[in-house]
Amino acid sequence: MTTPTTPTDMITALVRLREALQTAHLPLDLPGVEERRKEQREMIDQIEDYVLPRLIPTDAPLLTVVGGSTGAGKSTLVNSLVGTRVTEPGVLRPTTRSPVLVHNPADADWFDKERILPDLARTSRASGDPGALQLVPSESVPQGLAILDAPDIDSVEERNRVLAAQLLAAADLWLFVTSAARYADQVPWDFLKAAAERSTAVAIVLDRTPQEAIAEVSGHLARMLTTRGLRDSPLFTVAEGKVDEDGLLSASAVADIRGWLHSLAADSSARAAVVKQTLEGAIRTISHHSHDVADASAAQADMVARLRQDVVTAYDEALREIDRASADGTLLRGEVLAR
Ligand SMILES: Nc1nc2c(ncn2[C@@H]2O[C@H](COP(=O)(O)OP(=O)(O)OP(=O)(O)O)[C@@H](O)[C@H]2O)c(=O)[nH]1
Ligand SMILES: [Mg+2]
Repeated sequence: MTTPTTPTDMITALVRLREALQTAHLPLDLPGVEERRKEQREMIDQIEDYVLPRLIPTDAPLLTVVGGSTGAGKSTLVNSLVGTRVTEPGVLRPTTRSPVLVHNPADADWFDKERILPDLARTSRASGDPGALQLVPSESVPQGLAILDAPDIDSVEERNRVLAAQLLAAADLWLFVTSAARYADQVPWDFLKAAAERSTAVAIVLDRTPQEAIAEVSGHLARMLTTRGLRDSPLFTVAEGKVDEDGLLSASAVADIRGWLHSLAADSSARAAVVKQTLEGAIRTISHHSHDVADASAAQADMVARLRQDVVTAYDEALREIDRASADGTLLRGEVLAR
């Protein structure tokens, strides 16, 4: 493929890459093929859900996806940022199964099915349907910003995990929520590592941390972020506080995060920089990983040729054996003697 020089060239190249990925079949269970199939599926989704819609030059709102472990407090955080209960928090793990996207009413058109995440049905009501995306217009979210409450990345529910990964791959910005109890878990770090490799824009929220432990835990988490390539990601802390009868934290507990998101929403060049960082990282990663799928596809073709050759060789050998046995009479002699 030649290097695309204009946005139209880039879109054409990516549409062709998507077609090539869709037609690359990996039916044989060769070593490592599961990982390649997963990569292939994720790349097709990300091209359709995010990269192609984002490449059409627009001033679309910044899609911020709130992701992280089950029970980290994602839904509570989204409600507290918006200031009303727009998504259900809960004590059962996992709680959120269907994504909820909160946006300013003026930005409603950006989130119809034709634009992003085309395979999720739009709904205006809460549901537990992982195939539906609930849209909530709210004046509390500034124009230019949308916040999506995603299912968890690590519960026993596989559908949650797959959907959460798909939603994060469609985000301009991750608001990645972890807690004092969970911040060193493996699964979140696998996601953060992937974000660092793709240079996805990420802000981290250390949630549900006892006041007296904030300094120590956030210091440790900051060091972990630095050594894992996320030195530039903003780190916010939210102390474990009381929630009110609607399940909301106090406005002051989330004021820093809210202020930061609102200032991004208000600054179109800062927003464009976030989109550019995430979009370019996604395209770069897709173009690297598509080589893995191409190699896997070539390995499958080689294996098919080898298996076919094995069959031909075995057949030829058997035929030769029959020829030999019938020519010197051994094939029939035993039979005749027996009779
Ligand atoms: N006291 C207190 N409770 C919290 C806080 N954050 C979350 N909770 C409670 O913890 C439970 C889980 O919170 P959720 O917001 O549902 O967590 P989640 O990350 O959305 O969980 P999943 O949807 O399962 O991924 C709920 O009962 C919340 O009320 C907090 O900062 N303080
Ligand atoms: Mg939730």
